[in-house]
Amino acid sequence: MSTKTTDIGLVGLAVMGQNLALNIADHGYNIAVYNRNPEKMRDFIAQNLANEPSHERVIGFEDLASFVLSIKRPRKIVLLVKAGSATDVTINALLPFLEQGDIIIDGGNALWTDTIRREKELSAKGIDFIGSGVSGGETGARFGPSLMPSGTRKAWASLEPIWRDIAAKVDAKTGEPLEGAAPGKPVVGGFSCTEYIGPDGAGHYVKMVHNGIEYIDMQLICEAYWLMKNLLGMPADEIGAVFKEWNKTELSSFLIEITGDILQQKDPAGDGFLVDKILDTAGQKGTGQWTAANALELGAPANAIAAAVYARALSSLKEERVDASKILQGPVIKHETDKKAIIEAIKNALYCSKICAYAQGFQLIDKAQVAYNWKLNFGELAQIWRGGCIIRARFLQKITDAYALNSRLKNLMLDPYFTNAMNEGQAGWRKVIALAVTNGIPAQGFSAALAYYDGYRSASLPANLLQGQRDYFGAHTYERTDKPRGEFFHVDWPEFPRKQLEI
Ligand code: 2AM
Repeated sequence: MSTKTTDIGLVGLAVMGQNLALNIADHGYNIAVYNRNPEKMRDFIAQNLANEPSHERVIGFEDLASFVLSIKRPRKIVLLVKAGSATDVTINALLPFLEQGDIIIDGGNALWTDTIRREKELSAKGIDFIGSGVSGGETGARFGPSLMPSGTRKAWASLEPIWRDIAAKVDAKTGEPLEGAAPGKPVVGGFSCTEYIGPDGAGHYVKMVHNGIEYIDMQLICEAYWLMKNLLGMPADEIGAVFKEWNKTELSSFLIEITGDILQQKDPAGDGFLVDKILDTAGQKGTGQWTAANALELGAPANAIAAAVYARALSSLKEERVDASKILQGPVIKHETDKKAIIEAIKNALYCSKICAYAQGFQLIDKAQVAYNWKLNFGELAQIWRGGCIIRARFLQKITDAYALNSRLKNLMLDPYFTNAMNEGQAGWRKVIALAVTNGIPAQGFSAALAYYDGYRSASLPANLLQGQRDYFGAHTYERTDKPRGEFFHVDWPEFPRKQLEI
């Protein structure tokens, strides 16, 4: 057993935990690591000896008591265990060894309401709790993730130096990611992609919405690919080349970049391209679903985010779809010939829909901050997502700029830059959806986003009739266009259908 004191501890040595521990060690901190199954810890330490310059700073423990005792007070212990009950089990196992003022940091994908509960329970015992979203996958954890911490300001002040050190770095002015980190050689300087998000579960909430946006961002890219394939008959590598071109434009992002690579990947096990051999059923771990469900609860119109979750659900019905494809009819696809124009229109559809996706995400976060009495900084959120995380994209800088220009912006689409982008792209966007509908090609992400856009920009909607219906069968009352808001009216509708309903 080591007698070295450590600066921080980490529990949970799956890949995310291992990589975050190495990232922390690379920044000069001694880190104690523990795993429920000690074998995993031993393997991890043995592996490091060979490959990791900072391995001496990673110290493994087999029992929780010595693990905790090695850490300087106030202790900071990061959990990267499976979200849900495993987190509670781990916290309860740690508790007997902790002292007043120690801090537990949950870096898992926790449901924000669990984070709120855990923070309350722990603060009653004098233990601080930080729920921190961690985004960026394995590489992000290793070389710089985007970190979304929430809890008390006091606890954050204690964690902040380490979190700032290990987070992804972007150029402070342009927001361009500063890359080039390697084992033992982290990027130094620049804006660090972490900021205090707010109290209670705000950090995990924001991370959840980030994942919801990621769902729709990915879905939109898939629809762009599918339309190029089906409307234009383009092979995968040629579509990949289009994505690579798009990556040099306002669409530049991690997801666009990897899409270019994925589409050009040859099948290692046979002829042709790998993408054509990957089974078309999407998995999901649940954070997109949480986002859509919470949007429903809060009454936020996040239909594009929900559409992305539904699209995955529909894709998972592979056998049913194969059967249905032999029974249910659709039009015969007519290939378009003006390839250049259609590709440009698809790009418009992708960019406009993406703007809607972010508008919906921020609108949802805004609803939540009112419900939970948080005061979140939207411009900062976009900046935190600029580096490290899966949705990192050049256009996030435009979001930061938009909120710098107007911190009370009601909807992203109303910022002059985004208004202009929507106005310029909407004709192409409509054309693509019209072609998708005419040819029977599903494009639920593009379509949901357009319905949102058209709904949002409509001064009048048919909800007048809806209120009439509600008043008719339920006496729910309605307001009038010619009277002030807040005055409610009811009409004695004809008796006949009501009587029928009562039967
Ligand atoms: P394990 O290696 O012993 O399975 C991600 O799954 C991490 O969470 C792993 O480190 C895993 O530990 C840990 N984990 C999963 N379920 C757990 C539980 N019920 N209690 C404690 N740790 C758990």
